[in-house]
Amino acid sequence: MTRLTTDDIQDIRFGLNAYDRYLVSATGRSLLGIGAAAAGLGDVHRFRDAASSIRMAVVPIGSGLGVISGFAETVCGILVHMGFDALVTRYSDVSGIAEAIDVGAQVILAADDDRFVAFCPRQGKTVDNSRATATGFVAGLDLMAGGLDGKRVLVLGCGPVGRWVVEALLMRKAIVTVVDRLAKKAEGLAGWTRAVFQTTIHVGFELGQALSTHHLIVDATNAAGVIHARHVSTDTRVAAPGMPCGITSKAREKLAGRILHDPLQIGVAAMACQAVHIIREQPVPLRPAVHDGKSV
Ligand code: 2YG
Repeated sequence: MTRLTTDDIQDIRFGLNAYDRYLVSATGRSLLGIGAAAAGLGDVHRFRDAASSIRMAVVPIGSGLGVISGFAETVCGILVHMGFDALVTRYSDVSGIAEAIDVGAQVILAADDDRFVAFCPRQGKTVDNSRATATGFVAGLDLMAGGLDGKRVLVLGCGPVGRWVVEALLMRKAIVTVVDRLAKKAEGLAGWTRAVFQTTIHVGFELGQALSTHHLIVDATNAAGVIHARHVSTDTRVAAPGMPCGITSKAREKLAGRILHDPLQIGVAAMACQAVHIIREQPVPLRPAVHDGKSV
């Protein structure tokens, strides 16, 4: 699990409109649209009204290696940009969770060193960032490629995100090949998909050969410099949820407009939309929000 740094995320909040314009040019959809596609939500415009009525709270968590300066604020900025009623709690940790409940948050987002989770306490459900990130980037690749049904897709990296990427691709009837520098992890993932989906995926053992025979690629590794310019053709499209980005700068120049990569945005968008899906599937009467014991 890659731990983000303040440097990775500090400019995100200020670049969201420009990023939306890029996403619309690359996929035809904005961050909200990609998040909604990842959550299987329908028409974004109808959904946008619902978004503003759902209060979300981001709680800084000081456990382990502690708070990442700007992390909670950046997550909140992404949610506000998408039209949600979002805030960062004044307090962190347990006090922050209590504050979130007191202000009537229906979704609470928090991350420690091991997991980043959106909690829907009233529905008793959670949304995990690794799985949401995978569904968000696969939804984006699907939009870039004009559909994935029957198409060959190469997945680099068989960690938590790579596993959920494979699940999302199989649900879109893609033909999947996985490569991992540890062959055992790739074979283990193939065994899992056979057992869980009764579907065979292909295991690639030679990275260069796999890259030169695929135009649709998901980089779910936490390694830099995996995809080089020589691997990129005019048909190549890459979705890269992995951090740091596995695509070299020359390859990114060649891919111009046919690449999705960000440290947090698409994953948070997918988390928020999946939380909305949970709430709309299982609406619970709103109880009056209270704060410091008084109704607000
Ligand atoms: O609340 C805080 O500020 C910290 N406890 C946040 C710690 C987050 C650690 N995890 C990561 O940096 C990433 N796994 C977050 C998700 C990246 C999405 N690709």
